[in-house]
Amino acid sequence: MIFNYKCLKYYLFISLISCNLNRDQDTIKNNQNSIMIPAFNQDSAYKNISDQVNFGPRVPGSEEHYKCKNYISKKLSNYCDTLILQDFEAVTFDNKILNSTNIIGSFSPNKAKRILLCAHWDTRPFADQDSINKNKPIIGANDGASGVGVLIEIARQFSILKPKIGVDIIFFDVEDYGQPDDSDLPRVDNSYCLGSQYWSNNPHKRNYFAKYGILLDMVGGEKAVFTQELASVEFAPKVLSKVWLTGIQLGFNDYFSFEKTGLIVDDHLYINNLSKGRVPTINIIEHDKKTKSKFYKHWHTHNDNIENIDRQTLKVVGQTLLHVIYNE
Ligand code: AHN
Ligand code: ZN
Repeated sequence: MIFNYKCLKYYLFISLISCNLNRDQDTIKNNQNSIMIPAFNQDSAYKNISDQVNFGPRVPGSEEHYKCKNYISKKLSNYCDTLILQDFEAVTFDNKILNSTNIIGSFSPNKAKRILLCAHWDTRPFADQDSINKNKPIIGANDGASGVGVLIEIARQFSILKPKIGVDIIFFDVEDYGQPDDSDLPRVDNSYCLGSQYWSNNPHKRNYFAKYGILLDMVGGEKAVFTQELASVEFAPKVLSKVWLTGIQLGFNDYFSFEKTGLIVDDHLYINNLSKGRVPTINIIEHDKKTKSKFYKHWHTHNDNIENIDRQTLKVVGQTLLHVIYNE
């Protein structure tokens, strides 16, 4: 690469940091190699979030959901090598049949060594954790748009500087149509995460395999703390350590906590269970010890809006992921 001032502006030259990052992994290689790692742009990620929020709630089956699908597909296709729209019919706990789509962008699709990055793109049709307007859909700035916003910015960085490994970015649909706790209908198991369940049973490529997967869920809250969630610990302990240590090396100690916390039913659980070890996947999800649910304080309420999205949290998650990926 020709090194000019413009390049300097856009990349962090991190030979020093990468030595530190990889000290206990591969000292010799990293003493010789100096790698370029792009600087994650939190303003760009934030804009990706506000664009989604501006469509309104993205409830599966709605016009807003359809428009947002086109928006995300267009953005991702600008950056990736191949885009697959995986359409399927989801049957919800209240017996609706919804036309749904997992959006899949691949970088270097033919490389065998690859990783999976994912988030859900739909938003919840109710605000069952709110005290008012419980039956109205939430705007889902954090719960829905944040993970997508960070990953679209990461995709943009990949289009400028290709990582060595292959990457698949999957935006799962119908994650958040799960049965509310106070629902009068008979209990339905596995009512959340319908898109990731579909994909895990029907991967976009036969015998799909990835070294590991990283799920982002609610990664935009101010001063978010990411703890080590049980399914991530059980299924993908090495991945979890690598990501957390990378975050700490970058100085994000306030965000990455080594505290172990309870199992969360989320897309990573289905990827881990149904892919039978083909894609050991962790979940980066805010844990708030002050709330009853232990989720983000505005979780499934109408306050999950753009005002409560914090650019620094987006930076922490995005920069950590870029460091992990470009070190592969
Ligand atoms: C449940 O509420 C069962 N799991 C959390 C998964 C989730 C919902 N993530 C975002 N919204
Ligand atoms: Zn949710």
